[in-house]
Amino acid sequence: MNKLITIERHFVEEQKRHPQATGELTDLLYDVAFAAKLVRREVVRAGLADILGMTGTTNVQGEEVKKLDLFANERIINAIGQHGRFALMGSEENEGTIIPPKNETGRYVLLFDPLDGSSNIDVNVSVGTIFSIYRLTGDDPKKADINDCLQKGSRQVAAGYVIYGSSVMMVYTTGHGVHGFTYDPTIGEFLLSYENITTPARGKYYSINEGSTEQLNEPTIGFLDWLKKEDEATGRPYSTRYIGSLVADFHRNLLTGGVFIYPATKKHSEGKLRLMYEANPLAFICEQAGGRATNGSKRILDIEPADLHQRTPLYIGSREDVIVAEEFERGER
Ligand code: AHM
Ligand code: MG
Repeated sequence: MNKLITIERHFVEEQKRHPQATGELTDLLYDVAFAAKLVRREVVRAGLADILGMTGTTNVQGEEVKKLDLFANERIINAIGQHGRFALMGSEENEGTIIPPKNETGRYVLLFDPLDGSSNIDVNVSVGTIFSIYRLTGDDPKKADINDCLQKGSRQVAAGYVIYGSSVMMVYTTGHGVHGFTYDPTIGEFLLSYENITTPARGKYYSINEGSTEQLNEPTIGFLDWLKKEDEATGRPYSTRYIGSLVADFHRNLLTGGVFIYPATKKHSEGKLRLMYEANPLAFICEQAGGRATNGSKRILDIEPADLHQRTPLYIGSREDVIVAEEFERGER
């Protein structure tokens, strides 16, 4: 029989590999996994919202019931923030930084997107939570400020996502490979299901919102044409797969190989996705799995952030495919 490894045990085993580790990061990750369970509990009941009058109505206490993304946001802040392990937090749902309910001793910063792709909830399509952890730049948690949040992605100490899909999974990295855990609702635990995930060097899928073709720039159109051309050596044409839920599109491509593109367009010169909440954590995971993530010319993890909510074009996935996209961007193809 296979050995069952819970996510908690995996964190501890990982920690043992680093004798200098204090165990703090292990606790932080466990907090994130716990918060994910709370969000999952609500997401799986989302279809009952109208029947049970859970959203857009008033509950028995007379309070307005929150939309699921805002609910997830609050749950995560409270569940994770109550242990004092993070000095500061930032969420895609909050304009500025968030001071957690307790933060006196925290030496880390958490950035997260509580429920990405939330427009998909009403139609029962997968959504996700994305997170990213940085160490404070100084020693004093009381002096933590926005600059502790605005660090380059290459300074992340951990990142991951939870996908609420046909099953719920948490995938994370601390810079030593990428590991995936599937949630078993009967015992309330995330169990190791994918150890050391590696992504194929070349994919078979491409993912882009092609409905915006008229908005796309020449290099992107050139790349899309290339992906659709027949070529035995590279396995083209690739197939289109686009869910419109970043975590789900990324997760599929990570496992099967493929390239996800949310490029700059004529209307949105910086694309749509957020550097701090979406691109950086997924770029860290992608690179750890052997893939590549750029904005078309620069490595995502090397971008100096200036704003918590700044956007970036994103080319992420199988290494060889992202390299071709960059060649189109540089006008070399
Ligand atoms: P959100 O953070 O408001 O949910 O938006 C992000 C989502 C991603 O999950 C997805 O990749 C993208 O928006 C889809 O955008 P579009 O509908 O323009 O294709
Ligand atoms: Mg988002």
